[in-house]
Amino acid sequence: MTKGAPTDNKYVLDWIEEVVSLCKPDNVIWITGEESQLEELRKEACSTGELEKLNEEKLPGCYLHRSDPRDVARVESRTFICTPTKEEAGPTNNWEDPDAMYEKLNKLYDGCMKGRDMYIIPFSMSIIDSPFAKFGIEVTDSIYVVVSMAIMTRIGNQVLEALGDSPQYTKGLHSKAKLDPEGRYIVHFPQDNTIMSINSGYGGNVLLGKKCLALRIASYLGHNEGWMAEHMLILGIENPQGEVKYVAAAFPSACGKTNLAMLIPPKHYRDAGWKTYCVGDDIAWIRIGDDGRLWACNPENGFFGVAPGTNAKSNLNALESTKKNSIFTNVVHDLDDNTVWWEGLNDTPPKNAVDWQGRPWTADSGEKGAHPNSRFTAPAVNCPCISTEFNTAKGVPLSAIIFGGRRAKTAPLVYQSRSWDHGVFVGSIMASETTAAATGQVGVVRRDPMAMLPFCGYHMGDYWQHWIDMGKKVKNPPKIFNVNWFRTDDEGHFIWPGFGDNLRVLEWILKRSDETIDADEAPIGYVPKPEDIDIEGLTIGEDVVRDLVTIDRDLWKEEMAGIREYYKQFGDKLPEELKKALEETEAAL
Ligand code: OXD
Ligand code: MN
Repeated sequence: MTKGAPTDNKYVLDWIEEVVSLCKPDNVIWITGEESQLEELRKEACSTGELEKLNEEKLPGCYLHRSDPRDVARVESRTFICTPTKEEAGPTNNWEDPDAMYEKLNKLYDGCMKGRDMYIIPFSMSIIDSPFAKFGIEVTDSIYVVVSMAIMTRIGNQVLEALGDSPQYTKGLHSKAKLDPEGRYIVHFPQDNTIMSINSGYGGNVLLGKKCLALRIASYLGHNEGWMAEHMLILGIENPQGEVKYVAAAFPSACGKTNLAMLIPPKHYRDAGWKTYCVGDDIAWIRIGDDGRLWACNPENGFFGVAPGTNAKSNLNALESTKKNSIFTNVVHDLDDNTVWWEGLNDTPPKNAVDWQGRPWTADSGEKGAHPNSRFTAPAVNCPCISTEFNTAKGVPLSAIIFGGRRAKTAPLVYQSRSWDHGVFVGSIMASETTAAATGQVGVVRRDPMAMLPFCGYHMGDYWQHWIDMGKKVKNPPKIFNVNWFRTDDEGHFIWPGFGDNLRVLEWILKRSDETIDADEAPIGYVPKPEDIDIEGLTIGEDVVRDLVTIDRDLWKEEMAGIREYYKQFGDKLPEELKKALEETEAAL
């Protein structure tokens, strides 16, 4: 089956032999990266209904896909980190003994591709000749996966050439199998650099370069190799003097990460010459540069964004990114003009349409037409504000690292940590409150350290220690901040306007990074002097900014009590530095 393979790398060929004899496909097809091959595959997928070609004039090169209705999101309960011991995976990951898990999975994969084609996708995370680059090979029985990987990563023979005869690549085996939710597993074997995903066709579970490799496996590799894989956007900000600075920011889902990554400056900033550039919207790989600063790259090549709520006002750049060569999953299909629609796109839902499950649908049915987790898969090059540095091997130097969450009352609009170690503490206590729409229960706090809770490939205590250790090694570390765009008034309305206006807060963050502006001391860190946040053109005054940066000591005492409790599960893996930061904050309060 490996005759005619485009590589003679024996580590690759041996593994392919192994997975072929396990999965027993009818054919084996190596994905070369050539457009003609991808086009043939898209045609084939259209002939079986796996993809539907959309209006070539309005959405050139775009396709619609519907996943199985029971398979629409990442499944954290079926996601495993199979390290040799449970201790290595830590209390926040599902774990099973690797041998037992291999045995269970091998039964599920046995013959799962009979009657199907197997596709072998060599891919690279980050550009191929970058010091950041990590190679992978994803084997799959899904054309949707092939064409999506072609958007989200760099694929094909060029990767095999760069890999040469090295064994250093991630093995990713995916099969839709029967799409059986009971047999669904997303499993990582960090020690073996291996990922196995079965019985799902949903992006986050099956595009193995993304969460599985670029976060779970990469966080483990980064720990061993002295770098970091983080769930962060990367944004470039140019001031009127023409200086471009970069920030990386981590937020739990539903906190506007893609919106911040593609932010459009408010008018008076634009008029003054401010510009913003997107480097990445989801993942940052971070290394120490020769200059003693931290440098970051986005290892992906596309965006896998949530469609509902994306519109010309919330995120024009994301919307523009989806206008060509994109794949839409589980959105509304407008049958009149063969385009797509989702809730929040505009006020004119299609009259003649089918919903995300392909059922006739109208907006007045009262049902949602697009699945709340429906997605677009769009090439990064489509983004009008994509950074010129997106495709450079060395990445971008970070001036600031920003953590954030959705907190109605507790967290101020912005605060700065006192030091790197204190900043790691600030990241470790990250949390978000659930929204009514999502759970029916408002204000339930979910702790999500560094937004990595579902994505850290090893013990969270070791991960925090790695952050602390990196801080010791980097001579000029970026300053660390926390933001909260979601404070509400007594009626529950957001006080801060958010979206493009968040640049007003980023400007303060960059000035603090440059040490060109003073701040006020609070028990939790430094907060802005109210007059230092630019509010020109806003309807809120300086008094409101003062409220937004004021902290409620009672709430924070409660918060620290919650952290003390939360930390207990990490036992003696909790770094001393974090214990100390907790104690100091308690004392200051
Ligand atoms: C994502 C996520 O899809 O974080 O990016 O869930
Ligand atoms: Mn994400």
